[in-house]
Amino acid sequence: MIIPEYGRTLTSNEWQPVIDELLDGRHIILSTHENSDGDGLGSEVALAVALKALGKEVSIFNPTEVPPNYQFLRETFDIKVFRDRDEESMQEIYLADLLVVLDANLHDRIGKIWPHVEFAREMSKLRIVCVDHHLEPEDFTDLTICETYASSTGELVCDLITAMEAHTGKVLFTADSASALYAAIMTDTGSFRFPKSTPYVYRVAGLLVEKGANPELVYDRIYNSLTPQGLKLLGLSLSSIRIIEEGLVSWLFISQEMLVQTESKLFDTDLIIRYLLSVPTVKVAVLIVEMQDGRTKVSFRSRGRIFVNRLAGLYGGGGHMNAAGALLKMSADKAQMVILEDLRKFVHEEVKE
Ligand SMILES: [Mn+2]
Repeated sequence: MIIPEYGRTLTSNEWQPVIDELLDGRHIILSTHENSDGDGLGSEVALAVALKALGKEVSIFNPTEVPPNYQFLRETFDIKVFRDRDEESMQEIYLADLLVVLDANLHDRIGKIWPHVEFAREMSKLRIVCVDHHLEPEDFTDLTICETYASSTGELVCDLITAMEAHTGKVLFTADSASALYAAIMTDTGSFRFPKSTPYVYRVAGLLVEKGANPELVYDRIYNSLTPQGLKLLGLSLSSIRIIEEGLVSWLFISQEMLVQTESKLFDTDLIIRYLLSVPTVKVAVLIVEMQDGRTKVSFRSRGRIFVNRLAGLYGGGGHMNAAGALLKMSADKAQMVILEDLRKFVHEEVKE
């Protein structure tokens, strides 16, 4: 497992073991975490394009559907959903000799795909490579590159493809794959605003634009994507936000009833969380969503050096310093009580200093 120090990028020498794995692979599957985001999806699509250009058999299989605002990425490379007992899904995974996990560093983040991966590893020695930037990677692969100070997996994949181009002498970017990586970096940096938007990130974005990435189109497709139903949910949500803990915390609970009343989907809630940090005193934002299956989804955002991934970790989740989440196997009522109690302790210990 390679975890570089702060502020440096990987050299082409350090990418070499990954390049070797990719070049050795013949039938390669790419995957990312459940409830995929722009970073995971954009990274997959760009890497798939590069591997295809190298003559590899490549498929992208994810544990969950592509959200509507990222569907445009499928015009560049098809992104399939892995389905249990589906012949194509099964065949692909058992034929593959390499799985590349992007933007996830825990085995259970690839959800229902994992048991099949485990089985395929026993049967056919499927190899696993992981490229990621989340905190606290788990050792479940043959090779993990986890650069926790990178802004995004997209930034790393851009470096990887650039190193592969140098190694193979082939052109491995297209204008569309550059757009996919631009989408990855843009979404994980909150449009180049988050603390990890280093000078290097802007250089990578510049390189991608040089290669034909279209920032205007990418932004429009991803962010101007509220459905009319989502817009109604936003209205209802804005009036339900509570500012608590002396202005330090914003708290929003979205019930099934709110989703049903506005005819909106779980996906629509993702676009709402950013409003929770729009009050300057707020240091921690909490969004709790009651899921249809009885579980409860919680997302945390923070401002400054506040490690909300520690909060998410209490419930078996994880993420980054300023953005993290978890899925709780309990009712929304129970989850709200549990989270509020932990949050008060957290605010007392880690926010008020
Ligand atoms: Mn990411």
